[in-house]
Amino acid sequence: MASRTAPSRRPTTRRRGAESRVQEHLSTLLAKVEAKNPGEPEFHQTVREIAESLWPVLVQNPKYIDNKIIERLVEPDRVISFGVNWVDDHGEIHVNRGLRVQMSSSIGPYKGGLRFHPSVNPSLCKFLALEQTLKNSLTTLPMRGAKGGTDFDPKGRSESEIRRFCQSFMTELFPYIGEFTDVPAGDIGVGEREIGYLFGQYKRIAKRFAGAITGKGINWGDSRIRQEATGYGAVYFAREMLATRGNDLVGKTCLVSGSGNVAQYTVEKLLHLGARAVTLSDSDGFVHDPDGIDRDKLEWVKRLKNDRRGRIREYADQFPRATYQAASDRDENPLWKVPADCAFPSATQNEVNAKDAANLVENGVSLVVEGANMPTVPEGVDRFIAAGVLYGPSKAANAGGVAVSGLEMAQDMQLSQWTSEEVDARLQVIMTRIHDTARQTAEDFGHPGNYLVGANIAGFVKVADAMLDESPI
Ligand code: NDP
Ligand code: 2IT
Repeated sequence: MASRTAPSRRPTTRRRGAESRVQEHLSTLLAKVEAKNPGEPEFHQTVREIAESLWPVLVQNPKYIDNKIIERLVEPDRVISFGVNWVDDHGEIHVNRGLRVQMSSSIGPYKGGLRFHPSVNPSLCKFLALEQTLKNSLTTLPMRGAKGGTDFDPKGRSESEIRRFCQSFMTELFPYIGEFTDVPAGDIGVGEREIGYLFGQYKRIAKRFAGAITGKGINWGDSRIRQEATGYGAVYFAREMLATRGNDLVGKTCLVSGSGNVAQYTVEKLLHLGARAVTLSDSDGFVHDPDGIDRDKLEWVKRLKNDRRGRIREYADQFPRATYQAASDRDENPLWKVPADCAFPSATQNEVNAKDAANLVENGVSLVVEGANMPTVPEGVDRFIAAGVLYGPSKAANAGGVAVSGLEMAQDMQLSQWTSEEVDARLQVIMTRIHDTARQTAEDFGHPGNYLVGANIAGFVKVADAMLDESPI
């Protein structure tokens, strides 16, 4: 198995023995995962990425191999699949599939978002749940990893169809969640509106208030700053990375993809910190605004996307200096060729392919921070790291969302609501700590500047040690 963290220096005999054991262990593990989870490319991709990063920690700590910790980690505790039947506005019955993957590991209740998108399948949910496990570990808050969703497509559905779907979805999911068992939240296609319908149905069945979902409305149990947290957190992470090179965000031109929750609040925090975003996208195409997306334009985008549920192409009609380019089947996304200093992929997985990554490097982009989960293909990540680009991997850089979800759970338990200033201050502390931990861990294990290796090792070690403490077998 070729590894991004396999050592290059000449090893001693004893070390050579340890290394060949790691090599064999990881090769066997990956073969097993692929055989046991056929046709699940995203899940294979994330297992491979994590396993390859863990090489140095496994060489030093054979206990993780002896106790088959990685194998236990990548086998979900539970994969719950359920039918969701609902009736559209014309009386037609529809059948969708709901999924919830509760991943293995210890530390607190399961925690992770729900995605409503036609592409949702076991591979996506397992990849996201595994990523979530290490991400939650990095926050240092007591949360295990989970992810779920459905292949229901909310696009073009009426309010009442969305409501009926959410109610039916929750009726089926209800037995498996709760404030001490599993606490869902939003993700693609699930924002405050959907969380409202899901939580309303949860309470209708439970006959009690419990913080069994996060991302709730501000008047009915939300933590302040939860809606903002993922985007704000990603920008705080970028600020910390730039500071290691004596640099900051002031005056930087930034590429942002997506135009949903994460993208919107990434653009907002970039503005607060003196940078300017010049792009936004959706699955139809992207807009480029050379003047930058200022506060007024951003408010317009929020209304377009969150209230009117419109398409990003309308931006170019509203602001004529902006241009719109429709998505095509080309082997590169022209969004990543727009001249800029920094890039924040904030739409979906594998949206930056190897060619896009090469274009970004050629373009002179010096920082890539991932708001979306696993938006860059592995060859792209390797290219960033080889080129010395500051690369902030998703499980570290976008952890602000789930971190503030954790703070929402704490507030729900206390039946209290902290101020925006307090939550934002805590978010900044958490993002700085994640940054420092990932950076220091990478350095400690011989890969200075490689935040992917640092985040994977730091996230893994905490979960692995908890697994060993709770039960070696
Ligand atoms: P939203 O549903 O609010 O927005 C998603 C955006 O991405 C939309 O603009 C959507 O466009 C676009 N998009 C989705 N799928 C595709 C695709 N296949 N190709 C191109 N564009 C696409 O979701 P979020 O902003 O919440 O999530 C964005 C990313 O951030 C996801 O990877 C999610 O897992 C991750 N994330 C979210 C967190 C949160 O707190 N919400 C926390 C951490 C990570 P369209 O309308 O055309 O579908
Ligand atoms: O990917 C993610 O971290 C999320 N969608 C947020 C999860 C959460 O529970 O807040």
